[in-house]
Amino acid sequence: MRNNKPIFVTKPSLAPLKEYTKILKEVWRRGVLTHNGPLVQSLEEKICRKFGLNYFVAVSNGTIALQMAIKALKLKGEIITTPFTWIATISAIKWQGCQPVFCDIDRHTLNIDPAKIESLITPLTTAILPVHVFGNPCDIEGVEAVAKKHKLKVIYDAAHAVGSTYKGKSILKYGDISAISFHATKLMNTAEGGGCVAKNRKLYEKLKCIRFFGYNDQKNMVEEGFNGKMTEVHAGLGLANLRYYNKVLSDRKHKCLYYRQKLSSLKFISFQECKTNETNYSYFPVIFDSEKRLIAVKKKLNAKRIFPRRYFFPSVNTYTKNDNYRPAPISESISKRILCLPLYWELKVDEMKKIIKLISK
Ligand code: T4K
Repeated sequence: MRNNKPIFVTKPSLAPLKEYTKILKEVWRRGVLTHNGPLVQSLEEKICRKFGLNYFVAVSNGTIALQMAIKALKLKGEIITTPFTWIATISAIKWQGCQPVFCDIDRHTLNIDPAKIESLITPLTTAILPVHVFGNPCDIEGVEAVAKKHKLKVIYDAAHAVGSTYKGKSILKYGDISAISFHATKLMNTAEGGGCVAKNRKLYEKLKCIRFFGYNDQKNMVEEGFNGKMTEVHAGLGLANLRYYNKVLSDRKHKCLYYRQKLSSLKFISFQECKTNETNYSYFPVIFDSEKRLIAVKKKLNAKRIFPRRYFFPSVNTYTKNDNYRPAPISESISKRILCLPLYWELKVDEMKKIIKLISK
């Protein structure tokens, strides 16, 4: 019997529909759909409790979370960031009227290389915006030492990193603000959604106002805001999914370790260097020795209806629309050779075996 079901790079992890519809019934009964409703507040509380946070504001998506972070910190001028990321990191910087300055990555961790930041600092630099790529914590100590020395703000793009830790605590506790994504493809999802974790109450209050057109709880206009609100329908899905978070995380870990064990003997493949107790295993990237080999493997997998993804390709510093092109040789080289393999709750061991076999041949 031929199984023709396509295998995509990921599939959302979803709580049983019954549990979600139960929550939706409450929404219908109340008639409150948005504007900081009870489910949004409950999701914020539960996220804080789960990850040991104090100041979390849920918003409509991860891109808005990044823009709100830049706005709340009143950043202007140049922001030093990584070229090995999703375009949203860069578009958020540009939409807030700032200029991204690309700092190359470490070839092992795939995160921004703190040793290369200092030479990029100019009188216009106001912040550093690293990404915890694929949930792998970046060198926070290194980044923060440079930031402290030059009095720069730090925003972490933690879109992939809900559940990752650094030195024993949630990764979201570092920096001035961490911006997270709850997109459908993320470990913890609300379909679309995200949030900002602030380091103090003042920033938290400011972010809440920015999310709601600039109004505070007394309906006084106190900030230049916009609409970053999360709806009750999305928060409800988040509450249902959050109950399964630990199960999803341990399943991912198990699958990543399995892939790694089975693929590690292949001479033409290497892996992102991660600390197993700190990453959240949200993606499984493999790095090939050449782009030619990556293309050949991808073609072979696609022919069997298996669709891994080239996250992140191309390196965003090479996009022609980004003015002031600055080379980032490591990011440009890795981008051409990296492929994220299918990884999600419903992925079966037999399907993984098939993927491993096709790559290994
Ligand atoms: N910073 C970083 C570092 C990011 O990676 C991202 C987003 C952001 C910031 C911004 O966060 P958000 O504003 O998005 O919250 C995805 C996501 O749209 C995006 O959230 C994510 N990063 C980026 C890395 O990937 P695509 O282009 O992969 O989506 P798509 O539609 O091709 O989906 C991939 C696979 O997932 C499909 O083949 C099938 C499956 N899928 C997808 C969706 C949306 C489903 O089964 N169901 C679904 O509903 O972008």
